[in-house]
Amino acid sequence: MSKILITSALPYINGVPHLGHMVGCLLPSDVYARYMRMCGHEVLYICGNDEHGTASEVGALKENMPVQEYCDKYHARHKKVYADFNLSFDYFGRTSSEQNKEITYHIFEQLDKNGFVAEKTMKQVYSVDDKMFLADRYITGTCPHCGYDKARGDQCENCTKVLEPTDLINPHSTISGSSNLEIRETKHLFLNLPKIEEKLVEWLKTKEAFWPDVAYSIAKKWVKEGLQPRCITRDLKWGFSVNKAGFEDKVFYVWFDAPIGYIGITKQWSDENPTKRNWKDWWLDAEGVRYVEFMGKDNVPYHSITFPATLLGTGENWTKVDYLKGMSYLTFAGGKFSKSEHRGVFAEDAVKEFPSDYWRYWLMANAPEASDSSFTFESFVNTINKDLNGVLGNFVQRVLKMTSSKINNTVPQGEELQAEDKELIKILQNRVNDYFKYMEAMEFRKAVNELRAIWVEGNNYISATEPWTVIKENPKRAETILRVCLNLIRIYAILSAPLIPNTAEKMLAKFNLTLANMPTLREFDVATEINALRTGQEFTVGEALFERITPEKMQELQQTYGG
Ligand code: B3M
Ligand code: ZN
Repeated sequence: MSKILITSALPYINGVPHLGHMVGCLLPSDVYARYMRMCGHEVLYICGNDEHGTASEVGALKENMPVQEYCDKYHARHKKVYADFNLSFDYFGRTSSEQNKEITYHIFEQLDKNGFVAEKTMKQVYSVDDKMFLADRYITGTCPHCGYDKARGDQCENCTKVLEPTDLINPHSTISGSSNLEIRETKHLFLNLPKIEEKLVEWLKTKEAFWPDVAYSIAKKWVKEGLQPRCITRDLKWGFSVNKAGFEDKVFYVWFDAPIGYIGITKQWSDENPTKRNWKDWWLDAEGVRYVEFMGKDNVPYHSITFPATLLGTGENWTKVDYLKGMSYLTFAGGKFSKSEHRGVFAEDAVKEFPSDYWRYWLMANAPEASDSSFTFESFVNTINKDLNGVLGNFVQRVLKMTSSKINNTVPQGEELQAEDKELIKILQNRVNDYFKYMEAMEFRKAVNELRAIWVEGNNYISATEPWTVIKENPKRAETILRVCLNLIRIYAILSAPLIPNTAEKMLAKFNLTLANMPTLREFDVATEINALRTGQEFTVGEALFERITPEKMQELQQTYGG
């Protein structure tokens, strides 16, 4: 057994998550955490809201409320919808917590003490009417290259050219629309990455064999292009005020304290039960911890370069990432999700329409791994009807009903397994091994494919063995077949649990069992598990696991959400 620390990138507090956010790191990390727990490992799974920065200030301004209140409101919404999606965080915290402040201050002091913090005066755009310095992306104007009139201060969306805010023609504040802008001098603190480079490169080399190619090549590219000092402070109010003389009126940049938030949130978790939990066992001089991070691919540079460099610069022994899973993007019918344009399914609505397992299953079966993927209702309805309802749901209901009507509501005794049963065991064991292999490797689409194939084997088996015919001539043989099938239901519940946990519990509940007392997946032996249910064990037929989605419902969904 090992200790596995799992983090999912911390969702920005402003706005509400849509399906793209769900599958962009939250859901895959949950499936992985559930799987690793079921393998018997000691897992700590951490997430929380990323709260600081201009985006929250602007969001609060729009809703006309104090930033703190705004963040409290959205934090509660995030927390609720992740619970509805059954995300099994050990703790869902906040980067604004006292604990995170304490650790951020400590890390900053160490960096400063070790000479990795530099000061620099720079020129920045100040909005007189907004009474604040504007982040580049909050300045809008006309692109000098293509004439697009909604270009942002950091980049023109139309011609993709990277810009400086001073390049814009007719610049104005995106927040208030005011064009009363001035260039003012302001002094900031920088993380001196070039000075940490040697340590960083040495550390990176130890990861080459273990990181996925994509993540490693992004990190290498950054180093190759030359590391620049990174500004870690901002002229804002909403954030941790900088703990250094002369900088008290500034706050740390959101990307400085956000990844430290993984540690701060772990301390929130630990402070809730300090006799049983110690955040340092996972983060500082921690032994035997394997740390796996999930994130969108655009977050990879922060997690492979700046965050590790920050930790290395302290000279202390912080846990650093062992494996990065960078996800691509999910589009909505090929386009963008947009709350204001009513395009796309947002997580809060999703769970009102269908049970979370429907979404979990489709999203993981179509996870944007090697490339982007696209959500359409057609694909969703098809998958739910075919895989969940048609394959898994149908098998379970058919077996329970048949046993109940032809024999009774208990697991029959039957007799010895025959060649075709043994063949099934062999096929399943191979598939199960592959399924585990893909889960370990975090190749989720392949894992779901394999799981589906495992379900299909059940249908194939019952079609080939025809217990409903056999029972007339050889009732003992039919009992054996149905006993095998009933055991398959239990096996399917266990194997499916990381993906569709509610359904797994429902399946086990038919036998009055729960996931809590199931064997670990580590030594999962199909030949043993196929005999796990005791003869005479009662079951209930109950409701079907899934409901078919009708064409009318699909049309209604398309009308409501677009796509
Ligand atoms: N909030 C960006 C994002 O959600 C950012 C991640 C922080 S992880 C420390 O894409
Ligand atoms: Zn342009």
